[in-house]
Formats: sequence, C-alpha cells, structure tokens
Amino acid sequence: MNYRHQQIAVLGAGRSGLAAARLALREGACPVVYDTGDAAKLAPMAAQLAAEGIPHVFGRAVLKEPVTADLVVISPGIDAAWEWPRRFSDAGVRLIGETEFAFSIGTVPVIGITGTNGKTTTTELVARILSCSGQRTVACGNYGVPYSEVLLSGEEYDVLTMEISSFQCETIETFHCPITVWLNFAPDHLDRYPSVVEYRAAKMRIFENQTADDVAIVDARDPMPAIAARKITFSAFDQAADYTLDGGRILFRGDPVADFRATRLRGTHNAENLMAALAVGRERGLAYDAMMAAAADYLPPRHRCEYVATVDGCEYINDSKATNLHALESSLVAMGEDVILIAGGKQKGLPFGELRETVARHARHVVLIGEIREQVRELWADAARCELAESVDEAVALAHKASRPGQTVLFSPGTSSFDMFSGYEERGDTFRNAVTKMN
Ligand code: UMA
Repeated sequence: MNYRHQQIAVLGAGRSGLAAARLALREGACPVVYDTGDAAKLAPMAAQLAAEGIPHVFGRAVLKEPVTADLVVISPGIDAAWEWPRRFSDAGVRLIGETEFAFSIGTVPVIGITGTNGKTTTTELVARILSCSGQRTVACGNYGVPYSEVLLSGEEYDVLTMEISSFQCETIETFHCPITVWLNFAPDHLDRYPSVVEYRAAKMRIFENQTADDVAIVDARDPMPAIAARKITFSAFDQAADYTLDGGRILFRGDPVADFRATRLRGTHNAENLMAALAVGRERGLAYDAMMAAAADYLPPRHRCEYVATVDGCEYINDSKATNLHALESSLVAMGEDVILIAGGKQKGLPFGELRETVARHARHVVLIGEIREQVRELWADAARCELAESVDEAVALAHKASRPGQTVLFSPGTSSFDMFSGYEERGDTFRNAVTKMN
C-alpha cells in the first residue's frame, strides 16, 4: 500500500501507536499522534515525537480537534466503537488498527496465534522451535513488540510469529495468516465487550481471510464453525484430535512424536500449547526430534505458573498472568488437590461463582484480595475456607499460616490487577518479593 503524502491520524501514544506513526513517517505519510491521556504525564513522549518530527496532540484537547485525515490507525486498547474514534469513522474516514496498517506494508508471512490463554507461551515456543531450526522469526504482536516495530527494525525474517489479541482482530480488513493457531476460548475482557458472543466474534476474525490453501491449528474441543482453512486439531482430553496426550507422550494420529515430560513445562494446558507449537513447526517442514530438542530447554515465562520458592515444605507458584477465570481454573486443576489459593483483583464482571466446584475439589484454603474479594468470598463460602487480605503481602502471610508441608500456594488471581497495580507483572513481582522475604 502506498501511503505517500497521506494524512494519518494515529490514536494512542502507547507502543502500538508510536510504532505505527514512525512506520507511517517512513512510508512518506504525514502522521499525527493523538492521545487523550494526561498531557503532563505524556510530556516526555511529546518531546520525543517533536524531536522525530511527528506532530501530536495530547490531553482532553484531542476531543475538540477537527477530524480531517485520510486514514485513522487505532491502538488495540482503544475501542473503535468509542465516541472519539467514531468521530472519525462517522465523518467517513477509513479506520483500521495497527495490525492491519502494518500488514498493508509488510511482506513476510505471519503465523497468527490467538486464544484466551497460553498465547504468550505458545508464541515463544513457536519462535524458539523455528529459530533453532534456522528459520528466521521473531515473537511479536500482542506479545509486546508491535507489528509496526518489527517492520521498522529492518531485520530480515522468513516468517513472523505473532500473538494476536481480540482487540487487534477487531480492526482488520485484509490481514491474513497462512497458519493460524486457536488455542482455547473462555470468557474474558467483559469490560470491553457487551458479552462473550462479541468477544468470540472478534477473535474468530483471525480466520476471516484464510483460504483452503491455509491451515488452522485448533483446539479439538472448541465447537468451531466452518472455516475455509484446512484444520489440524489438538487436545489433551479428546482422543479424536490429530494431536493427543497419552500419559506424558504426545501422539500425532496415534503415533508417538514427542515426550512432554522432556520439557520444563507442566500442566495439561501447557501440553496443549506444545502440541500447537509442534503442529506449526510441522507445517513449516520441521522434524519432531529437532523441534523437541529446541523445546526441551524452554523455560515458561515469568508470572505464568512460575515456581518461586519452597517455604516450610510448601511450594509457592506465581501465576499472576491469570487475568481471567479460565487461566485460574487450568492452573488450579494442574496443581493437584492440596492447594492454598490466593485470588482476586479488579471487578471486570467475570462469573467467579462458576468455579465453585473446582475450588471445592482443588483448594484447601482461599485468600482473597482486591476489589472483588468480598463478592468472591460470598460465592465460594461453601467451597473452601475463605479469608480476606488487604494486600498481597498480607495474603502471602495468611497463606503461609494456613499451609502444611507438601501443599502448594498458588497465586492465580483470575482477574486483572488494575485496582491495585500497574499490571500483572507488578502484581507478580510483589508476590515473588513477599515469598522470597520469608525464606
Ligand atoms: N489511550 C487514549 N485514549 C483512550 C484509551 C487509551 O489516548 O481512551 C491511550 C493511552 O493513554 C496510552 C495508549 O492509548 O497512551 C495505549 O494504547 P494501548 O492500550 O493500545 O497500548 P499499547 O502500548 O499500544 O499496547 C498494545 C497492547 N495493549 C492492549 O491491547 C491493551 C499490548 O498488549 C501489546 O503488547 C502492544 O500493543 C503491542 O502489540 C497488552 C495487553 O494487555 C500486553 N493485551 C491484552 C491481553 O493480552 O489480554 C489484549
């Protein structure tokens, strides 16, 4: 796509918006970056943009700006249905997301990985498996490196390994991946979508531009509608899938192809992430032995069922990345039946009551934090003994007091952290510090 001399309004001065604006400038366009955030806080960003010759408008003034542009590129955290972006689209200005914008410029094929949980682990596994076999790739997208930033880097790749969120799918038009991965689906982001139906519909758009020449690697248990791509299925629970789990062995159509126990990953959810990664590698022409040699040394990312320490015979696991109930549930189930669970955080409308039975089966004791703590205590009162804590430090102390040797203390909040922290990373670091202080 030729963007020369086009006026491009970039909404959001976060990582995606900045990269999109820089890419637009490189392509000969005239970008202007808008951000409704606090202008004083964004002052360093303003200075940087000014130095790069990119005009910008920050603060509430943005909403009074004229909506004249040839194209609007929005950041994933901004909903196209909000009044601000709608001012542009209602005025007839074409609106796309940063993913679509970068795709219209990029030339390297994309492996698109989506799902409610496990995206990051699978993205890293795929990138590692491909790289170790000499295929030049980079983990990017929702993973933390915007697509536009990859194009700006000037690095040469054979394929991009891209984690894709529902927010990014919402604003695609032509975005196409020869290989897609659909890991799983569960309710999430109900603060952005009116219901789970809209959330799923946004995510499903990842298949929209695929054809019969493409492949979709999907969770066998997901009742997927008809899609054009050839389907490869995986499941740790459904023996009819292409990739299945038998003890610790991964089978492809009945033949053993890999030993999950040879990796440092744990839990059935991670076995499925590995199956999906192996399926991608196979589509890229790789042999299972070579892929497993690469996967064997892979360490799961921090904050995702991360082992922290053993204190008084009890293992402490940091799963702060669990920002929805599906993630909490899979970690709780994967940790056995003698768990002390620390959960809770921001109110984002998730149905915590639905986890009552799983909590009853797997958790001996529960410590609840955050703005939803009292509500969850009511919902789980008959499932396990529930205590309330004002802080993560207090929660760790209460969990320690309740624990016996051989048990596992699992910090898996099940919702976002923004009522107490800047994000799940800060929340997880706080947990890790509280645990290591006891040692
Ligand atoms: N902003 C406004 N007005 C608004 C709302 C936001 O101006 O009404 C501005 C903010 O002031 C801020 C900017 O928009 O300056 C932030 O934009 P953004 O929220 O899109 O954040 P980015 O820094 O561009 O990061 C985004 C993704 N963020 C979200 O989807 C919320 C990152 O995913 C992603 O790594 C990055 O692009 C690179 O692709 C984060 C995430 O939480 C990790 N994703 C969700 C998830 O994984 O559950 C989907």
